[in-house]
Amino acid sequence: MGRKGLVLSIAGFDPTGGAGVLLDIKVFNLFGLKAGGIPSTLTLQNTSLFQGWEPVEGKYLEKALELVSSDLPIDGIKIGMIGTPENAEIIGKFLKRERKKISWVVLDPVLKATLNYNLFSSSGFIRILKTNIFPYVDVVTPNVYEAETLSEKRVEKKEDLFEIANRLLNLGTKAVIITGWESFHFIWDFFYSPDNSFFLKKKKLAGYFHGTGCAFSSALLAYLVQGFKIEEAFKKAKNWLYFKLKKAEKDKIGGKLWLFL
Ligand code: PXL
Repeated sequence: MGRKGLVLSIAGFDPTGGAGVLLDIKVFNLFGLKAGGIPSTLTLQNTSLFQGWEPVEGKYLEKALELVSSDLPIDGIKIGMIGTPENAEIIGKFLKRERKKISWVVLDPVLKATLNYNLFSSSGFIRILKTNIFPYVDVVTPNVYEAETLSEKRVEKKEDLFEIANRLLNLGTKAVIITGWESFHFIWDFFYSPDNSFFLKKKKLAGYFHGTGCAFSSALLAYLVQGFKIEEAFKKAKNWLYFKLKKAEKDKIGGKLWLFL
């Protein structure tokens, strides 16, 4: 265990660095980790509009994974936007083969951009994500919308998160963190594993951000790789992100959405 090798982000490429691979790398770097990244998709966006995305070719993804993993020890992988069922299958096949050698795998099952654009291509994608990737993941970090979509159950009250998290746990992951359940003044994040469950509550912030899910899951992976227990890593990652967002609220850098790293 430990920090001898690389942490790797497999996610979409956002040219502004506000989300995806670039943001993940910035987070890993702030934690002092050696970081690599493989883009799964190329997005066309800025902080005001999302114009579209396209997947990288399956051959590229497959070969990049092979080249990096055959050359460097990988301590952890964070998976974000994947986009297509074809590329989800390639990542699943890679994890099936290499998982034993990798200490931690975190999945942020990204389905929609904050600017309300779909980040997956077909319903077949969700099926492959659940069957071919979830079984190899230590912690999955959906927001409420993603958790609802993946579990096929709506959240009407906070307590519904128990059943939803349980459904996601049954897909083969070790722990589930559902982020962003909102009450009047507060945001609640929910931790669920076979032997523990609890809520973390934070005051709502007034800023408009995207990439918060990307940054949270990357910070979570960083703390896991540094040796913290999952519950501790969760609390620390949340506090770290909250601190960064509070600072960025003063800068207001960006259009509709603000950058925070
Ligand atoms: O914030 C969700 C997200 C994740 N990953 C990529 C994105 C976005 C939102 O724009 O572009 C690559």
